[in-house]
Amino acid sequence: MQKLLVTGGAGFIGSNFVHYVLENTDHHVTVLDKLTYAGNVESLAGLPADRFTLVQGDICDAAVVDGLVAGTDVVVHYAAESHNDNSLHDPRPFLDTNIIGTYTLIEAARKHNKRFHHISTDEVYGDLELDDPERFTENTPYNPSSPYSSTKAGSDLLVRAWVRSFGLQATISNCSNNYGPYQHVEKFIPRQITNVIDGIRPKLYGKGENVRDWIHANDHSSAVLAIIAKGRIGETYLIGADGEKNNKDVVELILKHMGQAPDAYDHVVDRPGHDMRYAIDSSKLRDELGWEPKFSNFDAGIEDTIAWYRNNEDWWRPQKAATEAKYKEQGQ
Ligand code: NAD
Ligand code: TDX
Repeated sequence: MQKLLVTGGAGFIGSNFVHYVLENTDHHVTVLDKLTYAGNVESLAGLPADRFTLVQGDICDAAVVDGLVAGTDVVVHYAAESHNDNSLHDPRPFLDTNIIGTYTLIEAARKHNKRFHHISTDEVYGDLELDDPERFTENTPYNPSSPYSSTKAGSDLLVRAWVRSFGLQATISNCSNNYGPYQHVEKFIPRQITNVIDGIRPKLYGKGENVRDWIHANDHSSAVLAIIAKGRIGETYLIGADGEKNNKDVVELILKHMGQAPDAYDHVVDRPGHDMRYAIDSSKLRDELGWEPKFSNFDAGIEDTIAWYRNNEDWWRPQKAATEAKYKEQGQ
């Protein structure tokens, strides 16, 4: 049994990880989460009280962080401002949480000599052309496009520097786009599913040709557990499940499974600086750690995700109107 401190555990991927850990290991989990607009205690409802603790707090608060890091075996760092569109309108919280928050955590992990795993994104590598035969690898140069991805890139580089300069016992993973339950309705897939439920036509940025490399959140969780257990200190592992799809195809799939016409969507104003394509080569993770994704059927995964949003309206309904009002102001 290990004690895990999971930052951002009330968010989308963090909460899926907490459920996954409690179901598949005997670890104890403490979540540190500020409960911003993106955090939801309901995503952690019903977890076993003897194996799970929730602390509301800010990863930039050194006093709170120090005490929690001192009492854990492993820090798994998910907390972030995570939405590209928000970063284009108000970048400041991204600098605070993604840069200063990560700095605060690695200083505490260094002081108490704790194992640290940093969760990051493929967006740090910038984007690929649609016809580029190459995919991102651990050796691809950093080239982030947005305020969000540049702050994630900055946080990755801090972790790398703390490994080299101070011997921090850290690993990093950069994962592609996740889908599954508990994802905020501001994000692409839940936004379109809940739009259709509400009788609103899905909104596709620009032509919809942009490609994302989709992975189920549970596959991300199993990869992170494998890296914590067997990953080599100081290494970066890319996590992906060969799930490349363009946005238009994803919207059409959602419409099909929700009984709508394939063209029942609108094109809206494009995202400034919109990355064209992400694609992950996860050979290192598969060859070194023997990891394999289990959710290889995207069609079935989308059907399950639609069913989850249909069955859990109480979870997402409180966020929906304000999210759509914000998009409307931006013409999206
Ligand atoms: P999310 O926005 O759903 O959740 C973020 C969580 O962090 C929320 O619970 C929020 O309350 C918490 N948080 C924010 N600021 C905080 C602070 N200062 N102190 C403590 N808690 C704070 O994000 P997500 O989509 O679950 O992403 C989680 C992590 O995974 C992020 O680091 C993100 O960069 C990374 N990631 C996401 C994806 C994706 O597809 N969503 C893909 C690859 C990597
Ligand atoms: O309404 C929409 N219409 C649309 O066409 C929205 C919200 C998005 N899009 C497009 C933009 C992207 O090409 O869909 C794609 C996915 O958009 P997001 O869900 O905003 O994700 P993305 O910007 O790709 O970033 C996500 O994956 C990488 C996460 O939000 C990041 O945290 C993660 O690092």
